[in-house]
Amino acid sequence: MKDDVTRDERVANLKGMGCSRKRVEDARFTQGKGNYVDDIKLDGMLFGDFVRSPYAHARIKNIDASAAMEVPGVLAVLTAADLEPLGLHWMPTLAGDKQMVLADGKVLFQGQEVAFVVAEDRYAAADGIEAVVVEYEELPVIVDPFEALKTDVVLREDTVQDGKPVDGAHGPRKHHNHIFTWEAGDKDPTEEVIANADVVAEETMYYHRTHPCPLETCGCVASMDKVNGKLTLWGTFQAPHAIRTVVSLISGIEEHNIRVISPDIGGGFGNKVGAYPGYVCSVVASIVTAKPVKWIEDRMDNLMTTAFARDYWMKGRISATKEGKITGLHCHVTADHGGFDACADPTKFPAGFMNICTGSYDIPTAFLEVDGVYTNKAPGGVSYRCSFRVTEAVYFIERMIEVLAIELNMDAAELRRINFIKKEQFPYTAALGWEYDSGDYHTAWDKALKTVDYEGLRAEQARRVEDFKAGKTRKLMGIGLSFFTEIVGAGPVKNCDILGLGMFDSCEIRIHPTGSAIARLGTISQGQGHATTFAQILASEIGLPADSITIEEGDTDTAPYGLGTYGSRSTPVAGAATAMAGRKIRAKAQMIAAYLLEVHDDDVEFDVDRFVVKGAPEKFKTMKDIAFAAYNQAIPGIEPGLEAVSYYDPPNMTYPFGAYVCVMDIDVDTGVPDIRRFYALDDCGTRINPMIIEGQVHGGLTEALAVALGQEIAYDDMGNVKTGTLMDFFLPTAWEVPNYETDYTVTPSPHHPIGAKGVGESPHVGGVPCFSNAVQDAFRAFGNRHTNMPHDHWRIWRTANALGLHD
Ligand code: MCN
Ligand code: CUM
Repeated sequence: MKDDVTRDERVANLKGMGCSRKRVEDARFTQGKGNYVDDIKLDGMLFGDFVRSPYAHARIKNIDASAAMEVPGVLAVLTAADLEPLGLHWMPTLAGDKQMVLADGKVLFQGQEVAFVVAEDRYAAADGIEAVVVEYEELPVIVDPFEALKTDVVLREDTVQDGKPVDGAHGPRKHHNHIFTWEAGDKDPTEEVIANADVVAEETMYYHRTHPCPLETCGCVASMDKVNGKLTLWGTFQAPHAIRTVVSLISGIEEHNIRVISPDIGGGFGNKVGAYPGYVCSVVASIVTAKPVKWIEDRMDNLMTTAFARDYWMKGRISATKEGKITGLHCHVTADHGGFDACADPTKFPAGFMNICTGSYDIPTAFLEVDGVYTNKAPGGVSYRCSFRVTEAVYFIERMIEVLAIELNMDAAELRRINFIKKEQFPYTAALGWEYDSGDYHTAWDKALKTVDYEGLRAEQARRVEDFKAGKTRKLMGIGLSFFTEIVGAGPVKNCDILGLGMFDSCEIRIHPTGSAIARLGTISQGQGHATTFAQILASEIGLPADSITIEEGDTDTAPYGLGTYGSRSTPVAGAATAMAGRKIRAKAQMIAAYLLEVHDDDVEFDVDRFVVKGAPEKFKTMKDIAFAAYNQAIPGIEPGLEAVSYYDPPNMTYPFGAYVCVMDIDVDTGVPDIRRFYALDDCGTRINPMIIEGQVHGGLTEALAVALGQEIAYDDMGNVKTGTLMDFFLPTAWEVPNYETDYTVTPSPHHPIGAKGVGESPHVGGVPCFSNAVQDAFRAFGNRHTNMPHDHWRIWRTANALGLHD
């Protein structure tokens, strides 16, 4: 670089923090150079696929694979009986439960894996599947979690001993189909406050079952090299290191002999955190056949069997003074986990971070109870931009606030404002236990309401109601509000682990002699743009251009151990590790610079891309000079090379927040909502790449629209999945998606080295209640209090009908 460039130009040249640097990965993705699991093709590779149960609950009387073995190209058919001698017919789940790998005596949900057919190609495997004859004996199907807790029907034989329920992973069971009870807060004081309150609002709401439906389904390629004793496993893993440890623990293969690689991933959204039977079967099949084995789900497999989201029945009571000051909150959840408890939560949190359900409000007394229940549905529950159930928690409180506003006959924006935790109260300890690190809710709320001209909108809405009543229009106007507080960045090792693995994260940096670098992290991008943003953090920390820094993730042979990408934890945890490792590099660079400049270490200071002698800015060494010196000078007392590694255990979570407003016009006769405006203000602390943040917000809002307005995994009474294809499962397209207005405030996290908080899940967490509140608000003037999502056209029409608006 020329010396005559200005300081501003030097800053710009780094493309560091705060720069809307274009995504470096997109050159590959947009030109067909992505490398996804299904792109992996190995010599002699076989294909495995599942025989799946058509029944939701049935005993398996017999499996006859003889005809399948006659199908040309079919090499093997694995059943539970084959896996049992290896102890692999069941596998541990991330929630402390266990799950059948292949049906062991019975099936518990439609689509459950019954047998694994291994063939020379995908088509032969499909023919083989058709030829496997399974004899089922149908059993009574339980799809309703409330019924599950009453029935004599035992879904899981392992929950009962001598006719009594045995303890589960999280304590005693109340019933044989009950998984756990989880409580937070103070029961009796909450009851007392509610009993003595001026006003109490009660509501029951169902957050329906849905599915993240990533563009790329789940899959893997397992390759066992028997000569070297090495197993390589490529897969769509959001947590490759954890998968390696789990594979080692359950297979007995030593961990150094297992290499897990997450190549490019076409969207994860939590769908790819857990371990699936397909992984285990592919590994076993590769060991048995001594050939690489690929398994890739089709769309129906993905929608019907892998990690779903929500299915929470939430019953709430919220109390307040006449003036609207909230005094207490009670929440009871009946959580439908399906046939196995396969939630991907930190061990101590069987209902995730549902205990953030006091939201952004200063609620002095609260109590939460969650009952987890088995039913005949697919397992999962923690996915889809959920931040470990913060989506459920925020939906709950943001609906309760609206219902309380109705009860108080008060404006819902004002009700929020008078209950927000105040700026000076941070760090704030909530009644349900969390310590919120920072926030400035009033500033964000005022900015949002002012930008959308909230008062003007309410006046317009009132006129519209009059016009409707006068027969001048058939359209109602809904103003959806939501204010959310997220909790992301799991997390402190002291209270967050998955399968005993503490949830720290890591970064390892190597600076090359010419002043370029590679940094490897324990996380793995699935579309979030880590290769772009983590290089920006480093650029600002170490003064080398982001364009000269390669970011690599997802290969356990090269990356430092980390817990992966979910729960919007990459920036809060691995991003912090990156900054800390960068600072170690800078500390060594300072010593090298001082030596080169022939001054004491304390007499040089860092300035953008160089160390300068204090008071003599013309005397400096650039980071590029220093990198070279690290490899070519013998410096007394300093080792050659310039590398650093950081394993970062965050002291707390980070607490991003946001203020959203949606304006919607609803045609009462067709039930069609037209989104006129959507405004989203996000505060994720220090912003690394504003363009990427905006992209995250657009994506999360679109998924929020999907969930709130139509998407669901619906079952009939027989446990048949009614929405198992994209013909029935709503995926929004450009047609349904409005123009989003994004905005921000910046309240840095006080404990994060660069003040950044996560953002990936925020727009979904805040977006769902905002869309839902808009629909419900449109009908408030006509007596609507609460209706359940998804608000598809038919359900909106029915709401209008029930309120007599078609009369
Ligand atoms: N970022 C930033 N400044 C901040 C915070 C974040 O520039 N203050 C940038 C980050 O550097 C990163 C992106 O925004 O490039 C998201 O960061 P973060 O909030 O830390 O979330 P993660 O990287 O951990 O991603 C996980 C999160 C989750 S849990 C789901 S679910 C989800 C989401 O990301 N899945 C996604 N967004 C997704 N986006 C895509 N394209 N694909 C998915 O599967
Ligand atoms: Cu909850 S979905 Mo994300 O944590 O991968």
